Amino acid sequence: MRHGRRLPPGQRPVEGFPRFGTHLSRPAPAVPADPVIEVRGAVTETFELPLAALSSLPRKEISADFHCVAGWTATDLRWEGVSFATFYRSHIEPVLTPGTSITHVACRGLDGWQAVVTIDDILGDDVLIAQNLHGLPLDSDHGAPARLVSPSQYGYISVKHLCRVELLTTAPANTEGPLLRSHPRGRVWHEERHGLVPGRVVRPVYRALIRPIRLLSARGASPTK
Ligand SMILES: Nc1nc2c(c(=O)[nH]1)N[C@H]1C(S)=C(S)[C@@H](COP(=O)(O)O)O[C@H]1N2
Ligand SMILES: [Mo]
Repeated sequence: MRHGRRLPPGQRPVEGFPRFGTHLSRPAPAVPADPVIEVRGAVTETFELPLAALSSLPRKEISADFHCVAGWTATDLRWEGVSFATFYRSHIEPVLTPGTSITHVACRGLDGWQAVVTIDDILGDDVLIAQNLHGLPLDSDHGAPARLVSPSQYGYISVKHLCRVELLTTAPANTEGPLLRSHPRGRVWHEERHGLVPGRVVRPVYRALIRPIRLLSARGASPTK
């Protein structure tokens, strides 16, 4: 955090950048030798875009804080990669099924984690397909070989190990139960933590989850660190 800068409501700064996620203590998925992003849904044909193809697109760097919905914030992370909007305009828009209008994008990680993002949110200026963090290739704890990073939204949108992008023309049906239903937008400055309950009400419940999830996630962390 730059000195004096305020954090979004209900967030507290954390030391460093912990590994955190529903993977819990499971180790990160292996990085394929030739990683790809599968593009499917409302496109004329499903295809796999080699990650290497991103290197022909303009690079983008952002510095931002990273906010987990449970309430921790990792400050001043420097990500580098390709703007999601640039990737979308160059590789997806030209192959969309004619006459369709995209409303949401479902992003999936190699571990099965999935986030559904509205098209407006995912085309935001600060959304990246990140390949580097602080000048080094992403490690497996933080989403190798590439991850989505959307710093204006809670961390659950920032899918690690990104391997699939699905173009949707309607909002998908809810698969989460009412208890832990994530907010469909998750904007940090609006404190959109939960789909049904106001953000500040769920704060203490989510906060209680930080310690156990952190401990478990650290157990599955890369042994080289
Ligand atoms: N593939 C994958 N991406 C994921 C998760 C996950 O479990 N698997 N957890 C999400 C959550 S809840 C958070 S807060 C961030 C944590 O990112 P980090 O482990 O790099 O700190 O990743 C998000 N993206
Ligand atoms: Mo999170």
